[in-house]
Amino acid sequence: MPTTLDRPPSTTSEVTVSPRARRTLSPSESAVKAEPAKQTRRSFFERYEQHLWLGGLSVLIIAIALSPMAMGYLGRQGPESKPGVPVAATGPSNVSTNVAIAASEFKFTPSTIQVPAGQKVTFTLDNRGVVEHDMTVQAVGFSVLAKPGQVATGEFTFDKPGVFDFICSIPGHKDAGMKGTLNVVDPSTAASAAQPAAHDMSSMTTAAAAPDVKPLPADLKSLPAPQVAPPINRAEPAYVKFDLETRKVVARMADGVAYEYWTFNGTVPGPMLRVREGDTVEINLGNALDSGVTHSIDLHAVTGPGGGATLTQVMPGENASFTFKALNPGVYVYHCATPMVSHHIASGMYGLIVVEPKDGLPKVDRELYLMEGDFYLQGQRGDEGLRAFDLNKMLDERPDYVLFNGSVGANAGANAFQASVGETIRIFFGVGGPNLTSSFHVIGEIFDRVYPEGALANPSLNVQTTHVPAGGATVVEFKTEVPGTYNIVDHSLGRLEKGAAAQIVVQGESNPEVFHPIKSGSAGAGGH
Ligand SMILES: [Cu+2]
Repeated sequence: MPTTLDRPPSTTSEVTVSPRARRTLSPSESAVKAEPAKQTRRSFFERYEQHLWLGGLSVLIIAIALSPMAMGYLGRQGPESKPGVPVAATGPSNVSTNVAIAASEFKFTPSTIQVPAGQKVTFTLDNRGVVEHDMTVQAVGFSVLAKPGQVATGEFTFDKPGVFDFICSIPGHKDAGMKGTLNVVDPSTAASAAQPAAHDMSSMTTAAAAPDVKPLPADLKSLPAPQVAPPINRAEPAYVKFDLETRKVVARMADGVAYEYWTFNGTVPGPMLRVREGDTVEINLGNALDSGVTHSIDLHAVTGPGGGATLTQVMPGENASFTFKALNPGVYVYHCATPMVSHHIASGMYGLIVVEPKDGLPKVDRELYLMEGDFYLQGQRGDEGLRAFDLNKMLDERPDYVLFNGSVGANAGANAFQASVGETIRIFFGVGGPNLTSSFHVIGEIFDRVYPEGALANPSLNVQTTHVPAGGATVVEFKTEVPGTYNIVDHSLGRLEKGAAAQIVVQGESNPEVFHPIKSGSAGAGGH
């Protein structure tokens, strides 16, 4: 059975998993169970869009506690969508030793359960979602996990009455709305024990209040720098294979701040992939056993369903592969596309794939690889520690950090890019997002050529700042004429204070014909 991290070991429970019965229904049977069968036939993205909306909605409900707008929406969704609203709205379920719970992105139905103390209870978890979910009662160490489309069962005996929270322990899922209340009641007084509404509301309030900030781990390092891939020197198409592994890495994001990144191959961005137009490309995606989460890959260079994401949803320890033909030259973003996609991207799961035109790219002296991403952390600006992902900030598009290559100073100061006067530099620049677009600019340079939106044809000449959408890329080229330190920024300059800066140190002879100091100001170096 697949396992996830962060779950207490379960010693007093039994868990079994079986394929979902409705997958093998005959036509006549499925006519009887038309509703769920129809649900399984919807496309990944139809389901994902609805789930994202519902997931976001759960948070909204918790945050604004039953505003008229939320009530209006729920009213249209029928009784199934009411969990997450106080117990009084759903009514307590009967005390039962057989409890059926449906899980989806991102909710449990029902979210309030009553079971008797002192009797063996069988929990049946029906995963109707597109990624794995579990039902975990952390206080007693009980958990049952179901893959998408599967039904899993687990048994547990609660010694005495009590009120417990149950959650999905897969990272991010609880915050997205997958939580509920389990009332263990004395069977002899079950009828009178069914009013847990007050507890339900108070536990929600408490959960939202305390930011998830842990002490800084010892020996904290920044992630290793992602390397630019070398140019293609082939006149013929080839079969090119890439092995990618999704793994989590706790690393330094800023001085005093650590974050659990989710990565492709341990870097942010993931490795730059580079092929030639007409190549057949094999992508083999493995998900590390201890990643704790399902991952996938959608490459914008792919012509095919989900850019590969529909068939690469891999559980921890699993792998999947496919081939695609690189039909269109260009610079493309790839990213994880597992719900909640924005959470995975905000954890660092993106990179660039370059499809060179058949005739290749013009030769330059130096190529750089840079990607911008926005990061959302629990706690306040300046708080030190290992800070968890903050869903509400992400939904509000209020990043704590906007970063080039995944951390503050990844390519600045001692880590700055190096170049020499007279070199032509090419920057492959992409924006992972999940939310922000970039106003890409190099202070003190003019881009001689920009390939807008990464389309490798007809470059624009002599550009100051180029706009790069989330999930988009560009290529800029310029010749260095004057020595000095050149700052690479997102010219939405508030983001400079959130970390969005890299540097190129250009060394060589001064060039007074192009730039000649006459008298300096006394206040020192400014940039802009
Ligand atoms: Cu992912």
